[in-house]
Amino acid sequence: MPGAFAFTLTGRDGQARTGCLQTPHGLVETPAFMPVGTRGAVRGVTQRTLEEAGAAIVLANTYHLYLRPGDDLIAERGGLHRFIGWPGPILTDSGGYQIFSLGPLVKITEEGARFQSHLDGSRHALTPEKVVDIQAQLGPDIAMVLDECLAAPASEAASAASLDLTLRWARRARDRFLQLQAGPVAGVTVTNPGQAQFGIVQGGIYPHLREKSAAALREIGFESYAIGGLSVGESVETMYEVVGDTTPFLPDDRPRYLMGTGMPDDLVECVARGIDMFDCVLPTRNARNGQVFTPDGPINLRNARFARDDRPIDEQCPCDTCRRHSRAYLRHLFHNKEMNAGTLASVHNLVFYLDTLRRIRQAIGFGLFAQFRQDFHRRFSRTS
Ligand code: PRF
Ligand code: ZN
Repeated sequence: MPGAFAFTLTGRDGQARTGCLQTPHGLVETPAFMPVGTRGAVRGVTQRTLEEAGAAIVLANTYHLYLRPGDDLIAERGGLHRFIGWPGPILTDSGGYQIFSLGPLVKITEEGARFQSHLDGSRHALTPEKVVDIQAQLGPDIAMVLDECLAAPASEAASAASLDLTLRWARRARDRFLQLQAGPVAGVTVTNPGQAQFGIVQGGIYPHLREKSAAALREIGFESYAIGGLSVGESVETMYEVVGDTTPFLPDDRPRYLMGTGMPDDLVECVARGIDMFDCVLPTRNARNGQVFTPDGPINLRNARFARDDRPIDEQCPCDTCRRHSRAYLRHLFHNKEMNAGTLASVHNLVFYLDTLRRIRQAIGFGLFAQFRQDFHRRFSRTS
């Protein structure tokens, strides 16, 4: 199914852009936010609710699904879309980032990453080629290459060496991807022939390394490109700077994906620097701890001051949680550790993120993004 993947820019406002991403399982309007369903489920939120919340594309993780239930089992069931009951677009991260957070359980070599499972201690090796094979079997619409992501702060020398390894891995991953596209390979079932593969720009906080990374990946030639290695401990200001320094090196006519970021105001700032796709666990992870977002910033529903608060989380919010429930009720659910607490808060936060992106797209469409950006920051404060 070559040609199933395409990106059309539909509008521009400064560096910000709107676009339409075409995948084998449907369209995604950008800038887009992808809810994180690491194991094929967004915690506490059904696929139906995700759909109702307006999610167009979801993210899952290669590493987790490979360990359990296994990519063979998922391929036998027809691939990830059928297995998880999500007919729309899916992106899988490579697992690079997750493996590197295993710390002492992982050893990086030229060949790839050797590690012990966080589940049962069993030993595994993931190479760039193996990750492509696993993703061929899982069948997401977008597959990310295996990369190395260093924590901040990383020295220039360490960042340069890590980047070189990541680029050699990217070359191998692309070769394997093209080999699988060219014809059958024993032992690998391709469940989504229209799959696209994205390269990942690394290089730490060093602009010249980011430039080198982007140029080398473009030379290899991927369907598109992501920015990795950010939101890993550097300051927010540095993160914005690196994003702003990197997007000019990426092709204008392809979607740019910033991996694992961030707070709502980060999304606005990174759209302003030319980013088109985001994912982050923050709206769902924080929701389970009682933190929900409003246009004025986050609040924590466990707080005693909400015990008699009859207002919804946000008067203006169109979500089901805000249409039905008061802060007082939600606080009561959190206090009693009711399962619905995390679910209702997650639904609100996802709608808040997805609606923010929708309003961003609308503002760009009207040429009013600068105004939107200013109004957003005037109200939104990161600290509750
Ligand atoms: N690489 C991959 N996944 C990621 C990251 C990365 O650098 C990040 C960094 N914020 C989040 N998820 N493969
Ligand atoms: Zn709401």
